[in-house]
Amino acid sequence: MDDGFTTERGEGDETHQRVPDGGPHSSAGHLTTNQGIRVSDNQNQLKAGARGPVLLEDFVLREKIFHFDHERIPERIVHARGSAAHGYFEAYEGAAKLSKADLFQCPGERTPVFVRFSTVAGGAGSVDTPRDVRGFAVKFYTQQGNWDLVGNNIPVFFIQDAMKFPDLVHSVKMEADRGYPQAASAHDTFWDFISLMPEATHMIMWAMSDRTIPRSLRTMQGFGVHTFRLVDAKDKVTFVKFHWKPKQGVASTIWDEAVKIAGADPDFQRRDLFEAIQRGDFPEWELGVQAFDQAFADSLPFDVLDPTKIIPEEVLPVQPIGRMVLDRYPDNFFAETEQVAFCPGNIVPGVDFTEDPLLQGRLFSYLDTQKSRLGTANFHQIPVNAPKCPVMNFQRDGMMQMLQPKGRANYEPNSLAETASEEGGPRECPVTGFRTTSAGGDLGVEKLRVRPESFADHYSQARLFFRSLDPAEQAHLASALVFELSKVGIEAVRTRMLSNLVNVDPDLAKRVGAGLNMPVPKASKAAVPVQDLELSPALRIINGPLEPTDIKGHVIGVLVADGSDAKAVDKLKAAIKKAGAVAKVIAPKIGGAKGADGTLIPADGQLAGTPSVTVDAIALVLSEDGCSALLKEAAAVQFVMDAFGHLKAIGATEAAQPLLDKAGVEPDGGVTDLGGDFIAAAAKRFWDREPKVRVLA
Ligand code: HDE
Repeated sequence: MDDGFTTERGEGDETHQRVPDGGPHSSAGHLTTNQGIRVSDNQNQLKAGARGPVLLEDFVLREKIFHFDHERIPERIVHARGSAAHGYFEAYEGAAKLSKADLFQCPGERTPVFVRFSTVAGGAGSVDTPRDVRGFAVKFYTQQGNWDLVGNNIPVFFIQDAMKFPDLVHSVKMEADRGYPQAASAHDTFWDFISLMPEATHMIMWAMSDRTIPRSLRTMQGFGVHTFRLVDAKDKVTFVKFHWKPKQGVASTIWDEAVKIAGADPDFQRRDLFEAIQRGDFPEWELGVQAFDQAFADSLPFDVLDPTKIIPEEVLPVQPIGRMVLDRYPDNFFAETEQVAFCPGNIVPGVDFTEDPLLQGRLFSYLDTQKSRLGTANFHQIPVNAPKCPVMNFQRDGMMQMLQPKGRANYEPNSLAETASEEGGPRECPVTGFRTTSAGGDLGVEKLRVRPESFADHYSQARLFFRSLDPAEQAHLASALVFELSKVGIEAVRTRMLSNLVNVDPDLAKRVGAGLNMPVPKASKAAVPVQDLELSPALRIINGPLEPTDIKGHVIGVLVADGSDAKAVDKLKAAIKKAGAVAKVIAPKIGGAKGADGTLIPADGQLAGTPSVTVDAIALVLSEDGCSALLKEAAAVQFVMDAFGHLKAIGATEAAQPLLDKAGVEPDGGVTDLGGDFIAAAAKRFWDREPKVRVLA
């Protein structure tokens, strides 16, 4: 039926939506706000009349300008100016001999890559051709997760230790006071720093060579710089230095040319990369390694962990292990080139770090950078950063979370999969999971993920704690376990806890088991035998060395009503104050009570709003009339009942006895008249009363 409406159906959407036909432009789709509301006019703000003021309700304008205002993210502190491309990597025969990494296993199989080339010193809008080191960062989206080989076009670096990196970068960036020069090392602070850093001398040779004025991004060599480890299927370790050799050859400009290009076409190299890919002239590099062992390393006159050194190819040839082709320019510069987050810490099984102190510092640094640039710990979910293999873990939430995991299992270990209706989530795998190797080197110690044997006793001190407690505290602890485990719907969890408790104290397990009405299972397997350690009374609260012994600092609730003896109230308040405690007069009405002699007894709290749980002990200063009035007041009965149930001291006038009776107060050492005994009693709780008022486990 042609009624001027089209019918659209969204994916998985069972309802038909009838929407007005978009007319001549409908093939391009409708312009909408970010909330999906179609926009009727993208040219004019909403105004009160044709020449009137703009209206606040113009949500279309507000959203559009708001979003625009926030389009920029912090640029990279180094390597801000960059150009990137997608492509693929193919391993050669033989690569698998060196590394078990999945991407090296099947020669010819393509692993997607994203490569970003960059200058170091200049800002994001600086020119392409300054004299500068170039970044050469490759992200391999392998079946085993992302591997980032974040290198440069020069095989050495300025400094030997990450500690000096901020100083190096500060010195080369535009000078702090004057804000220039942009993208140039030819200035005081850089050369001042360098002149004080002899370790930078080798790199300076490279930096002043034609290497730092490459003709094109396509004609640059790339280097991993640090020594890395490769690990084969039998966990044999080989040290390697990575090399990218351009099939296009290595070519540079001459300085005068570079300077002129900067003026003529500031985007010369970005354009060159774009145009080459657009015309199908896909740039290609061969990945090679210089592979060696510790014995070879020991034979060199320098340390292979020192990133200011190369191993000349003449000494150790580069062995090709694969090739990389860049065949697709990003669709969107910001989404991909700007948001790509490289991290040298991203490695896969089959590749590992060395102890190069510069590399180790980098492993720490890049995550911080990504969080501050991309604003959220979920930056890995941005498409250009997301691995192309499954990602499963218990990391959750955070700003801009795009995933909606189902179920309760957001922690591990869990046994939820053992229940019929739940999923337990992913699990670690000691066989296929990434394992750090320190083999092949001379570190002298192993890098391990282990818990030492000396940490294996999990029960002896739990037993010590439980057994050191006062019996009242033990009962509380057992009852707390009964309460908590009674809320646990999964029976297997209750049983497992009981079997753990047997290791702590079989009697405790029995008491908790009785409280749950469940049989006590056998003790769970303890890693080492549980020991009976000497008890420590210092661990007690009740009857322990730190239990308060006087009334100081306590708040005493003094309950009054019409007819109370105002003088008796004053006397009690004075005694409480003298003892160092605080008296809080509580009356049925906040305006106070009328004393027997007609004077007003001012109140600090109203009865219903000041229950006895808010004070440490209570005193009932009541007349017969006042008491009988309160007998009809649930808040008053509860006031007394709770104080008794919470094992607090209760001082009372004789006339208050009916209220004590109604609240079920039984005589004990904590129930006194209002004399000196009360002040002494108000210092503590009466634990021996507890069995009278509640059943504990
Ligand atoms: Fe980097 N480096 N770097 N770097 N680096 C960054 O991370 C850092 C170093 C390299 O195209 C930052 O995401 C420290 C050596 C490249 O996005 C930051 C140290 C090498 C790129 C960072 C080094 C590199 C970066 C800034 C000394 C060659 C651009 C933005 C311990 C092997 C990646 C970012 C891209 C980027 C820190 C030294 C290469 C700040 C602390 C050596 C190619 O995290």
